[in-house]
Amino acid sequence: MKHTKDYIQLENKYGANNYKPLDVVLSKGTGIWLEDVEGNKYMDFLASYSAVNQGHCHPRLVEKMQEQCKRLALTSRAFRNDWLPIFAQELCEMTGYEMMLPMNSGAEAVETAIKAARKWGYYNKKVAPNKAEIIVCEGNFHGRTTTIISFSSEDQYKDGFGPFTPGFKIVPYGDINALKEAINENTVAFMIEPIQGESGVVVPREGYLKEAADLCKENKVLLVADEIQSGLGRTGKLFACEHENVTPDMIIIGKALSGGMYPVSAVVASSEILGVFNPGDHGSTYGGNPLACVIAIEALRIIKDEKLIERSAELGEYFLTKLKEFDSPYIDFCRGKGLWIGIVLKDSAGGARRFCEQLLEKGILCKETHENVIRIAPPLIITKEEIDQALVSLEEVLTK
Ligand code: IF1
Repeated sequence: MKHTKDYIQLENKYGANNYKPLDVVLSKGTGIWLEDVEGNKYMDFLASYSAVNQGHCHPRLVEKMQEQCKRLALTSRAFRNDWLPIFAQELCEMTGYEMMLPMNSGAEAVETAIKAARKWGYYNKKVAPNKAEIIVCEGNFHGRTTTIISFSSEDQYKDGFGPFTPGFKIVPYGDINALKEAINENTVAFMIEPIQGESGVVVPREGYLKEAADLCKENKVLLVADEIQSGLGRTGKLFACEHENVTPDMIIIGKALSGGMYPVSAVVASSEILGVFNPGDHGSTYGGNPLACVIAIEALRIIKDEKLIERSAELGEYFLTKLKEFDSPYIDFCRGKGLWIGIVLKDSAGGARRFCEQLLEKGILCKETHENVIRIAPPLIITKEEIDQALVSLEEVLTK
């Protein structure tokens, strides 16, 4: 039987070195619980970056997936299948949009939104050929493709990967005047994470999103919300934009759209916007396949049936309140919405990684982001008792 160190050695030898994971080799999961190859159990406080909002290996998802993969898994879009129409209808009805376009990874859906916004700009806003501009925010994370990293403000994500795609402008996150100044006749879209994930669960000041939405409307600029991580209940609303009663022109969805079972992403928008695509303009071999659709339909139904949005709102508030009561020499402050919390450490704390390593020893899996933020994002099915249990370990590690 192989042990943790054997798996690590093998992966280090044959796998590209583009990650620095914590040294735990996971092999089983149910709900919020994970088990490693040594039989140790852990509470998952990352939820695979919010892809497993429904919990690991949700029995309803497992059952639907097993049933469907015996029947039909992939047709390609050369032919129709009997599940894409149902998925399209349920996603549109749940989100309140007219149309959807299915893809697989988050980055592909972001690329889809960029292409839709540009084409919309040329055909509807009459932007001069090849002049379309999209405004994005400093500290953004929208994925890893060459176009998406072209507008990253993080040097490491770009270093060595140029030349880059032109047509993007970066403005400081939360700065409405900078946005106003950046908009011109060629601006087709403003793309934003309503709460920045990778940047450390950064919540913009109240009112910013609404002001940005109004500014976009006045200037015929599409507001594109990347809710890949913030959406589907994570922040205590279906979409984080709802906290400010903002309805974006386009929403990008991924991660929890499949409850972690399979890569499923989508863009939802009006028919004016997604209607710009003609046959042959865009697509993907796996996008909209029947297996993905069956899984996504069930993942969405679980969010409704198990009231995961409400749970996230209630338990998140409880969790954040408790964290704020910690008398810790290391914590600068805590922020977040719903079950999505960033514990921001003081510079003197010596970085978030060592706390994540200590938490791992205590059976809690979480991941630092940007050196000094511990990010907390458990599956939304977590119970109050489990949160209380985790708070004991968190307090031990953060106050001693
Ligand atoms: C990795 C971060 C989280 C995303 C938003 C698009 C995508 C993501 C808002 C792309 C992906 C991931 C990717 C993952 C780590 C992770 C992450 F720290 F890097 F930023 F979650 F916080 N928009 N986020 O958060 O979606 O193509 O990956 O499906 O290892 O790169 P994808």
